[in-house]
Amino acid sequence: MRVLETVRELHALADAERAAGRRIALVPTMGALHAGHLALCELARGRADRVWVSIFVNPAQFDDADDLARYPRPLASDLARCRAAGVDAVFAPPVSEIYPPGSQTFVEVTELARDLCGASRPGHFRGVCTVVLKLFTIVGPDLAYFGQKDAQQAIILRKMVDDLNVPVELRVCPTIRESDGLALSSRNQYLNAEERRRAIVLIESLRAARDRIVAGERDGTVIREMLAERIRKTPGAALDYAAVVSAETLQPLERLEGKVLLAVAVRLGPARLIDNLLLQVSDASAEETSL
Ligand code: PAJ
Repeated sequence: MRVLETVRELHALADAERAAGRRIALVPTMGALHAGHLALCELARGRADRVWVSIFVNPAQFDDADDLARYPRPLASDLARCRAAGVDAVFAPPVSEIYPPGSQTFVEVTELARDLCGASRPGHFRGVCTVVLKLFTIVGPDLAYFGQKDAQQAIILRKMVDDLNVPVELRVCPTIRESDGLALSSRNQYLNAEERRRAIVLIESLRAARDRIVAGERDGTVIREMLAERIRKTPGAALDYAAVVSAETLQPLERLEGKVLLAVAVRLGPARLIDNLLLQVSDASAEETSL
């Protein structure tokens, strides 16, 4: 497995792979790798000749300096995990490689980034889009893999790729969960035992809402209130948002129809956790679907 730290080396390796006719799949991450990240690598492995992982804690997407400072950076164990997963190359650059002094160009998807996580984390998606577009232009991957766990991020990146005619195929993979349903996240390690037990309120409230929709409820306000109520009743949990929105526009739905995103963000102690479910809804039926 190659480990690269500079844009120049990465660019050269990408050119060589392309010249040899190999298809590259890129899995962008911020490290602290868990089974969710590795599932993306596994899916990528089946579709490409080379699987590349980037590990970069991107300062541009953090609106809180403390959050950035304490974000875990276990590089040695990340590299071991990548090696064990059969990853071909890891790009782990220092900040100065990605944002050399004087950098002043950013990429912004406007409307889709306004609400949900965009409302509570100003500038977050601008940072995400900028770093991901840079990775795309450096590597020129055929495929890039993202998780449904960060549904708004995936929807925004699809829009960016579409709007800017970036020649890459985005694939969005299902959320990998602990056995009790908690979505895997690098931020779960901030939780103490009590908070960890309470954290299942995210998936439990989402599943209860899903069941209510499957049973016939089509009023978005009722579902939104149901999600919010359940989270508010959980000791120690502070509701950031409970959203029932169109998966295309991310705007609230009064009447549920089409592709519906149920999404929640909750603060539990030092961690801000997010989760979501997607449903395909018609008058007659509702079932879980994917992005
Ligand atoms: P990070 O949080 O490290 O996540 C990297 C990728 O793994 C994202 O596409 C995310 O959706 C996916 N992922 C995280 N948890 C998952 C889970 N439980 N199941 C499936 N996939 C999961 O998202 C980022 O980094 C950054 O914003 C990034 C895109 C790398 C840009 O800096």
